[in-house]
Amino acid sequence: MEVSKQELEYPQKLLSYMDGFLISKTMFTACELGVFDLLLEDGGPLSASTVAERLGTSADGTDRLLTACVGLQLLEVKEHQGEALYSNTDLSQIYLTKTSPRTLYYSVAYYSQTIYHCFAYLTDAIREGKSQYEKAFGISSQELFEALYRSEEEMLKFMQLMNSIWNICGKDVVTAFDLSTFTNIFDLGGDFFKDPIPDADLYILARIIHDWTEDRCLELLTRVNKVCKPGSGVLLIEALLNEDRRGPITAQLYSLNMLVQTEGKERMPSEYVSLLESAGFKDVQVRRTGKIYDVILGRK
Ligand code: ASE
Repeated sequence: MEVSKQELEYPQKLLSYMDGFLISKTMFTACELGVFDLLLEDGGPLSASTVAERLGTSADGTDRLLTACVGLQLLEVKEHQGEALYSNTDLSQIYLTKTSPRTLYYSVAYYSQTIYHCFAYLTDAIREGKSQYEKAFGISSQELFEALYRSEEEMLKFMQLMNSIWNICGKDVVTAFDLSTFTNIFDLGGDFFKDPIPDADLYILARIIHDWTEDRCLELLTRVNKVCKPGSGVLLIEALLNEDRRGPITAQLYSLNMLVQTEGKERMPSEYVSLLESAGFKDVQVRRTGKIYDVILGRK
């Protein structure tokens, strides 16, 4: 792809990529400090000094944070008798307040408190080709999820992250296939390599397969296949790479996240088809939703 002469003179795109994490962290901070929650609860627009007082933060820091949020279109400002008053935009009110039914607050919190720290070691992850979770958090463990679930609090944070994305992508994912023939559906969680798997017509594995190596994926899918009756199915929900792995960029970036945090990766449709077929499933179908998460259905 040719880069325009203008871009070579002044590399806008590179500059915006450099600033990318400044933007992320500014949004994370406003969320975590409760700026959007305060503006929702209070109802009326508030001055920076009132926000600072209510949050117990510095006047100057708060003023700069709110100003930057206006620049990011996460807040609106209007002048009232010479004072700047801030309120939520529709977008931040719907997605960044804790109590909203469509909230992404818990995704933001996990990005800020976990993924951000793991990505500090992305260079090492690429050099070594393995997870940096231990380096980032000082937690050594044989099993990945022993670390991710190291306390009740950490487990809850992870679960809230895993849940919150369905506020956005859930509907497309569950309607990608006609699942009306499956009456008894089981969403696989817990210690699924060890625990007995209950009887069901359809097993959902949402963002499970991407955490594991081929061997472990096959082990798990074979375990599921064993308890399936003929006609029963398995539904994988994952961020699919294109078949040439040249996109989508979200799946490519998530695959880097799987490298820094887990022993897995994001895969192409053909890789999921082949895993499912090797585990004994057939009639495997793939549906893209156009959003982050796509769907793969296999039957016994
Ligand atoms: C996992 C999913 C996630 C394990 C660790 C994880 C996510 C973040 N960390 O199964 C959610 C997906 N988001 C990204 C950025 O990969």
